[in-house]
Amino acid sequence: MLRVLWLFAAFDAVLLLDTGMLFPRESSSRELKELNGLWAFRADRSPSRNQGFQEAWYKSRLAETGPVIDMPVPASYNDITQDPTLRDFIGWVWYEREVVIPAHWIADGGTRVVLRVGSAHYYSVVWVNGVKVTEHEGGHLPFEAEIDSVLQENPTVPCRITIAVNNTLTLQSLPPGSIQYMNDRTMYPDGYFVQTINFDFFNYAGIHRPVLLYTTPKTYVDDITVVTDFLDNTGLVRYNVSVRGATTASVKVTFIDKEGHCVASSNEPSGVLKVTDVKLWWPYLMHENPGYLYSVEVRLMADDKRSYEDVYTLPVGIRTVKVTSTQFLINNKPFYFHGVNKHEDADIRGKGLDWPLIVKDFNLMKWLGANSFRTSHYPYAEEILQMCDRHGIVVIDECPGVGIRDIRSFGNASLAHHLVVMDELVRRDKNHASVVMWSVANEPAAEMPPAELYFKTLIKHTKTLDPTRPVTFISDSNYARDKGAPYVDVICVNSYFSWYHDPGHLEVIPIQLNTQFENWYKKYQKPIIQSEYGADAVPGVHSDPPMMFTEEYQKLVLQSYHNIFDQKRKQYVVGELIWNFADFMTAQGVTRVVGNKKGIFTRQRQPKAAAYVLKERYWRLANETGKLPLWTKYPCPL
Ligand code: BDP
Repeated sequence: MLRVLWLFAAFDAVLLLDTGMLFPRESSSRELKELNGLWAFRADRSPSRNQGFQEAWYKSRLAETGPVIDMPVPASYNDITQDPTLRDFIGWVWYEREVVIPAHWIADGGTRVVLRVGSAHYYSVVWVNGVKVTEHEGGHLPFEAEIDSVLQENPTVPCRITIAVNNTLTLQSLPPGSIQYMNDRTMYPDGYFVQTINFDFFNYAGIHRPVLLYTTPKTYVDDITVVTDFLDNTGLVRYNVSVRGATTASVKVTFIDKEGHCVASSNEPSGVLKVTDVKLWWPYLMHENPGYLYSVEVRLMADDKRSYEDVYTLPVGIRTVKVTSTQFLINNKPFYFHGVNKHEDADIRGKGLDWPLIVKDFNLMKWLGANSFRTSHYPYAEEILQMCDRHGIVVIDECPGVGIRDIRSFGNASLAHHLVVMDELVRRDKNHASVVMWSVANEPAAEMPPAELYFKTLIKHTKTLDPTRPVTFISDSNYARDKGAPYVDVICVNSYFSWYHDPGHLEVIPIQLNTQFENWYKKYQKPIIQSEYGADAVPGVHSDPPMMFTEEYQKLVLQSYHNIFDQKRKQYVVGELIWNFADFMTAQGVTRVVGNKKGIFTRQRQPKAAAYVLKERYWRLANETGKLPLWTKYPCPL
């Protein structure tokens, strides 16, 4: 009973947002039309960057108001052409695409047609047939608009979708940035400006994730929330279905196992389903059958009987997450993160969603024996989290709170936006079994006076949104910047000993790392994850004795860290995440050789020497702490 009460309490708090953001899925009541492919594109190169709005480019076909080029969607636009001014462009770019709407979507007036953008970076305005339907601030998260009323106004013409996207970052955006105008006319041309950022990845821009149209009946399942627990052999699934478009509706909820059998059902819009002989969701390498997913099918019929039935099916993994002062527990068993930090980043497509890349990265993570990753430094595509659910890869889900280093980015406007972003993130990702912790920021200048209240508010808000998952914020090793630490559940620390501090001095790693762990643990008595560590290695560059930037040096940095991890993981260190899974693009600068080279794989996903060190270690850790799947054989399957 206590368990059930806990589930109820946890659950009520999750419902602060007023509309859902379910991933679009086809069903007997829902159709989908993907708008990926080539769009017409033009950057607004006018000095004010405002010509498109002044001339209302959304009112007619983009090709009628100026030259257009082909632009693939999804993709960042930066690396698609040979034009350096487009790669480094700052301001509004315009995308347009026409689509034929199936007649039956508009004919009977019983269908809701929704336009959904998986993500566009950074600020977007969307028009359909010249009518503004929505705008959205922030990359990395989806937004949508109902467009059936616009379509009905002119059902015979093709539907023209125009999306203007602006990559300008401000002191209040997330991540923050600022525009610097260079006014010295002896040094810079008239009107010259640059974007300044305090984060270490290229500010790729454009429409990064799929754009699509989907339909629902007018009465529809707007959101589903599930919170899971178990007692002995019984799974407990607290669910809530929220309905829109009718005041009363009948609901049928069916819980289905992987083989398609109904294992529990209910006719209530909310409640607790009991699943006997539950198959829990386990992380990769912790169990022989990781990533077990049930599905919950929701069928909805508006009571007026005039509306159509709506059907939505959501995959659900049953698992629990808890934190003690020394452990991170999944299903009440100690879980040790042996994983990676990633970026959404690749040649040509930048941050555009790319299935071959996604599947390749999962194959590499499994090859490596990685059981987890952090979505450094922003929310990744939902498609990636679905892969994590299915493969049992554990996720620390990070919001785009990176590079908050200017005191003006700690004001009320910044905080208000940061809270909205957390709302959007939790709303989108709350039902993923793979997501075990929220990260509200990476390495902010937390020593600044307003930071403590800022992070206290942010972390408390996140816990109210989702009391079922721990919350963290990622600190750098500068101990003065620990102001968020009193409020988090797990301490996450990044450090770059023998790299940014004492460069070239591998011998200082053991003592400095030991001091780092002891300090943080003594002060906070919370489990610690080494959330970043690493060194750049230019692939193919070698030296013995090792020197910075060689593959040998990168290997030795890792090994020196590992020795200390092995001592501390017996005490309170609960994870290690290498920086970084693969090389990635950054802004140009004197410390970056065509991007950040701390990858253990190259940007083209080929292993450096360090990858083999990590692979050997991760499989050994899996062997010690988990239960290797039957199909594997230590040290590794390949
Ligand atoms: C860390 C940052 C990460 C950087 C890394 C580096 O969190 O974004 O890429 O340093 O400099 O402090 O390689």
